Formats: sequence, structure tokens, C-alpha cells
Amino acid sequence: ILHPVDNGERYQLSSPTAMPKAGGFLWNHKMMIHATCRGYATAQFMQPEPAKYSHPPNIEAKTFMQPEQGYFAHHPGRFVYIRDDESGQIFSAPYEPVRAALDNFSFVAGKHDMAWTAEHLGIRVVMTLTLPSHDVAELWTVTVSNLTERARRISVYPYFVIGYMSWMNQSAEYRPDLVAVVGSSITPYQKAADYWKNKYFKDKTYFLCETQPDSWEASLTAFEGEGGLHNPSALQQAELSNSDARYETPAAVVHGGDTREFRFMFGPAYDDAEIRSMREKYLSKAGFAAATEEYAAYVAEGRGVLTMSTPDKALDNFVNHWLPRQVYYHGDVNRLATDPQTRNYLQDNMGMTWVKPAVARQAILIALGQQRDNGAMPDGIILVEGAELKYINQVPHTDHCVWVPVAVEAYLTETGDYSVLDEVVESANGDRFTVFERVGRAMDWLLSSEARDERGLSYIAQGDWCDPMNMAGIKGKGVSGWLTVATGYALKLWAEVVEQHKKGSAEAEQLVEHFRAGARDVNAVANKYLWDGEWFARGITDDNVVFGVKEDPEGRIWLNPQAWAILGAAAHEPQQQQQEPTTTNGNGVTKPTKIDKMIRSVEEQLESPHGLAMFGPPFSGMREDIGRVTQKYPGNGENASIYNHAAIFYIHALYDLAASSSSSPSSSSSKSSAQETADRAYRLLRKMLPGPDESDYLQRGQLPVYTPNYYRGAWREYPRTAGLSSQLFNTGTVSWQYRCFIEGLCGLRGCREGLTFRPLLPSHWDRVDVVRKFRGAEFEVAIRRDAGVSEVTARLAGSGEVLEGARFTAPIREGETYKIEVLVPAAV
Ligand code: CEZ
Repeated sequence: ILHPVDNGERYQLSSPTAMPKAGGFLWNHKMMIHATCRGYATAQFMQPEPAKYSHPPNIEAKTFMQPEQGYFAHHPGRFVYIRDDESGQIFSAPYEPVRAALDNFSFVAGKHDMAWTAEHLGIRVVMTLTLPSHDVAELWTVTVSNLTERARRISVYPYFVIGYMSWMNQSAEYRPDLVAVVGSSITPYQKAADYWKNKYFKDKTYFLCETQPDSWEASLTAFEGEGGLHNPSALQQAELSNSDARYETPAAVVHGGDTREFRFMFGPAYDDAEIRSMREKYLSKAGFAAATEEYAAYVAEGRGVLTMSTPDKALDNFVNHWLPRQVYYHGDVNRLATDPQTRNYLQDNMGMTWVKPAVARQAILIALGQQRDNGAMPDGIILVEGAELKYINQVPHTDHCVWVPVAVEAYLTETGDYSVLDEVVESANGDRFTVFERVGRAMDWLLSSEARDERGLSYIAQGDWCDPMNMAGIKGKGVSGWLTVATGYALKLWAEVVEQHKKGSAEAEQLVEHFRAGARDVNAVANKYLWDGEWFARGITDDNVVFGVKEDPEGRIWLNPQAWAILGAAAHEPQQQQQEPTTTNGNGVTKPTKIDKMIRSVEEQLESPHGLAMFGPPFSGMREDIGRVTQKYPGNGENASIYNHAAIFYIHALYDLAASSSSSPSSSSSKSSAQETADRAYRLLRKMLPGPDESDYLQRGQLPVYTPNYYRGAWREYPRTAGLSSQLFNTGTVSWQYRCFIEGLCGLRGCREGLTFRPLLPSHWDRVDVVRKFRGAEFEVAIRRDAGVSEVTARLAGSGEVLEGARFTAPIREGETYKIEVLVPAAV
């Protein structure tokens, strides 16, 4: 029912019922549309806050994109009804609203287009959608063909949902001068000040036809009659009634009687002039063709830096085609928010490092320009003048500074552009500091008494990375175990950058020592107050109750503190600082380290066939000393789902761990444990992608064209729904996921001097071929297992010259292709 087509450029689903919510999305700078295989669509455009031009039938509360978005008959969608005029039989493409059993169906999600095919009654309807690159509009081509030999009389009725536009003012009519159904409205408001804000809103919705229709309906009620959308009364007449909507719910339905190719445009506009100009600009065969080509080129700009060829073709397809596209979407439009959460903004732009590094660089400057005078980062980054912090950004979170060095370090290692650190950034309050100074100030804030209690643990206030963990610190005392160890990681990363940047100077040495001492302190405190014997606790409440520990029947073990304790070294034994992963007792028997214990506990308690749960077991009801997270439905959202963002931190930590143990001075035990860690990381990384077995696709209900923010967890409690995708393609997961493939699995990580080679292949792989774009050049890397080497060996193909330390440090020439052979030891 589901397979890649066009060389992996598209995915095709051949049933409208097997995965009813499966869909795809397209976006440009100004809009986004998410459409399902059955024809429902949710579209938003920016003016500057997200707005709609295709509405549900009720007054809609504005909210962010919902997970597992529900659909119903009147949900916005794009449909084409077909009537066989001889028999009177009807069906609709792609499937809704009539839901006739089709003879043939397909939904094809492409990178810059989507297409639906429905066949019934000997008639084929093909609907394709693409977007222009710089305007808000949907470009639709509908091709209706007669599959029989006999001449047919057929009626074609596109029905595009305009829906309930406004309780203040709404109407619609057919406009012969524009050849369009036009809905008009006033966005509802109450404060006089909003009049001025809303004055230039695009409050019209147009449905433009390339050719004059025979008849139309602009009123939803007139179209539906008593039959309902399932069997609209208007389709019982030879012609539509040419209705209008006068403070009635608008609809756009037109009627033509032909088997041919139709073109339509659907979107919002300010006035008639804008509708007319959109028509002139796009609505013709040539106009569509040019826009399609331009949009394809726009999407292709996000192709990223990695093409891999591994034994797992489905995985290659995802990594080569779809993952960078999703990373690009995030960095390009910041989830269509004017005030992205600081944490999201920094991570989404970390991803841009591998797609459009100039954008990542700019984002670092923008974010730091909003740093507070005490070094703290705000809850959200304002991207449009006049925008306000909304929704979750009005809830105080304490973790935003952590993401600053994370994004900066990734940018530096990839680009080598250390000049960004010397940029002077002036903030709104008028202070001027370089990027280098600002990151240091953010680190100092994390270490300050504003951020840490008398024990040295990091306050949580009303949330950290976990938004709905809003009550553990509501009285101002509770602390976050995750943020404590994450602070350790942030400091460690920043100390490394400082060391690289200001090599050798006494001032630098002092600073490095300052941040390292901070990290040591944080890690010591974490071990003292949060280590529960097998893993790190999630936090300590206002009333001094440690949670996320063995004694907890629910929320017993959380992934984030473990992942970041590995990254930040809180979990490392003193011996491990010398890179020795296991210790032996007096009798020579290896005893498990903290990391061994944590990994084992995570595996036993959090791993399921669909990936890693963010914690377990799920909460079955409110814990007032933890908060809203415990009220989400068990296995959904942050309440113990397979929350991919949390899972990818852990996978990243495993790759980091495997890389450091594989490069340790040839101890075979550390080598075998590095291989085990790499195997574990790969297994978890693979589980993040639906398929390739059909049963897995059906269970997840999602096409492998993006990574969702979660899959349902609670697989012990609710196995029927476990694994189901949220269908939400906004997620901080993807920048880390891309990074795990580039730097972890393929081991092609930048450093100040150049590119390092440290592949971490799963043990059942013998070879991988990679094309890696890096600093303007292309590295063709052939990775092979070779029993003859005991450590990773990189050499120039051709000359055979061995690269010292498996690093390419010669000057990299833009446009050049370098061929490298990387030999990795046989799996142990
Ligand atoms: O939003 C994400 C945030 O965008 O949740 C993550 C957080 O790190 C991201 O920054 C983990 O909490 O308020 C809620 O309950 C929402 O569920 C958000 O927490 C969540 C949604 O997935 C956004 O769609």
C-alpha cells in the first residue's frame, strides 16, 4: 500500500482508509499547507500572525498546530465531486466527503507537490497541488478523464472549503469579472487598537477558475441542502443554483461538464486588485509550469549536505531526500511563529547549519540581540516588529541559555567560521557585547544564584525543556535534574569553544578553567543530590521531593537527565575521564559503571518497538507537585509518548559516547563497548522512521516523509494505539536527527582545522558510501570494514596517503571534490 516512487522523490499510498490521517505538507516563506490522503487540508499564512483562509464551520479558537488533528465532514479540505450525468451516480475525489469505494486510489507526497488520484465509474480524477515560492496561494490542476470507450456525460464540481469566516461579517459571491468565487469577511476583534492592526488583513478568500464555469454555489447551505456533504442536494439538479452567501457560511463550488484539465487557484487576498493580479501572474498552463519549476528549485535549496548509500535503502531515502527538507522547513519559517520559543529557534537554526549556514549565523545574532542585561535569554525570540510573546512563551522557563552554546558550537564545527564570535551585538537595552562575550554571559547566568539554589541545582520555575512540567517549581524552589546536568553540558561545550578560539592566551586559559570548574561543580552536585543508584532523577519539587526515581510508580525514569548526563559527563566515573568505560573490582570482575546502569535501565524501562519513551511509566492522573504533563493522556505528548526530541538527545549522547570510546587508546574492551553503543544508537535511530514493514506503517499511520514530534507510547497499557504518529511535523528532533546521521553514523564531523572521519556503523554493515558537502567542497567517502586495521584509518584515494588522526586538515578548496577511503576495524 505504500512505496517510494520517482526514485524516492515521492511516496505513494494506495488506500484512503488504511492510514486515514496520513498526509504531507508544503510551505513557502509565507504559508504552509498540511493535506491528508483523504482530502482534508489545514493551511495557514502569516499576516504576520498565522491566519486562515479556509475555515472550519464553527468559531475557531486560535491555537498552535494540534497533534493527531481530528477531521470531520466539514473540516477544511479540497474536493472534487463527479457526477455521471446518465446514471446520476456520484463520487468525490480524493475520497472525502462521499467516501465511495474507489476502484483505484493513490496519494503521492512529493517534496514540492502532492497528488491524489481517484478512479470510479470509469472516470479518473487526478488532483495535483503545488505552491508558488513567494505568494500565498494554492495552485491546483484537476484532470478528469474518461476511462471507458464510450462517450460520457460527466459533471465536475470542485468544492473548496471557505467555511465560517467570521461572526462579524462574512459573505461570498461569484464574480464574473474575476472568474472566481470570492468570500469576504472581517476578522473578528473587539479592541479598537486591533482595528489598526487588522486593517490590511487579507480577509477575502478566492477560488479562481481558469475558465468560466457553467454554474456555481457560494453558499454552503445551498450546496448541501438536505443531502449533506455526503450527498449534496445541489448535485441532484442539472445545474447549480448560482447562490450567494449573505452573512451565511461561504463555500466555493463550481460546475463544469468536461473531461479535461482544469486549473484553479485558492488563497487569501486583501482586495479585488490582488485577486486579479494573482490570476494574471499564475493562472495559465505556462504560469503554473513556471511557478512549479521555481517552487521545486526553492525546495531543492534545502537539500542539505549528505547523500548516503547504505545497506538500508529506505533509510537512505529518508536521509537523502526528506530529513534535510524537514530541517529546512523549520529553519526557513520557524514553525510559522513570530515569537518562536528560544529553545526551538536555536535548535531549528542549529539544523540550518547543515542546510543554509548563513541563516544559522544570522539566527545566533538575532537571538543574542534579545539577551537580557543579566545574561538570561528570554522565553521567545521576537521575529517581527510588534509581535508579542504568546501561549507557552508567557510561562517562565529556565533552560533557554543552555541552547546558546549548543547552536553556536554546531555552527562553528561545521563552518569553521570563528569570526562570528567577534561580532558585536547590541541588544534592545543598549548594551553591546561580542557573541563570544554574550555566550559567556549566558553561561554565567546559568551558574548564578538566580538560576541555581543554595545546593547548586538549577531552578525549574514553570518549565524547562519540558513545557508542561509547570508545577514542580511553581513556588520558586523546585529544581530540574535535567537542567542541572544540561548546564554541565553547556559549560563543557562552551569551554571547548573558548579553548579553540583563543588558543594559548592566558586570558583564555582562565576562562576555560572558569567554565570547566563550573561544569565540575554542577556535575558533582548532580551526583550528590540526583543519582538514585541506577539513574539520575528528573528533579526535586518545591517541597523537596525527589522525583523520577525508583520509588515512583509513575514517572519513575526519565530519558533527558540520562542523555544529558552522558553528554555533560555528570555520568562519567572519575576513571572514565581517562576514557575507560568499565572498571574492575579487586577480583578482576568488571562492575557496571553509572553509564552502564543508566543505559540498561533505559533499555529495560523505556524501549518499545516504536522507539524510546520520554519517561515511564506514564502518569495516570494529576500530580500537583509536577504539573500539567501528568494530565496529558497516558502515552500522548509529553506524558510518556515516544517523544522523538527526547529520544534523539539520547541517541546523540550514545554516538558521542561511542565516538569517545572508539578513539580511546586501543583497549579492546572500550572498542567492543563502542561498537555496542553504536549498535544501540543505530537501532533507536532506525525506530524513529516508520516502516519499512507494512505492519509498522499501518501501526504508525504516517508516511516516511517526515519525523513526527511523537509516536504514542504506553505500549504496555495501550498496545492498540502505541506507535501511532502525532502527524505533527514541527519538532526539534530533526536538526539533531540529521546531525546524528552526519556526525554520528557516518562520523563526518567538522573541527576547527577541517573534517574528521569516525564512522560508527552498526555491526551488521560492512560498507557505506557517502557524499558529504563540507565548507564548499565535496567529500566522496568510501567507508569499508577492514579486518586489517585496528583503528579508524582515513586515506586519500589514489595516492593512499594516510590522514593523521583520521582528519583532513589541508586547506579545503571550494568546488573541489576529495575522494577519501575510510577503513574501520571489523566489528567486535
Ligand atoms: O511543544 C514543544 C515545544 O515546542 O514541547 C517540547 C518543548 O521542548 C518544545 O520547545 C517539550 O515540552 O504546551 C504543551 O503542552 C505542548 O504540548 C508543547 O509542550 C509542545 C507541543 O508539542 C507543540 O506542538
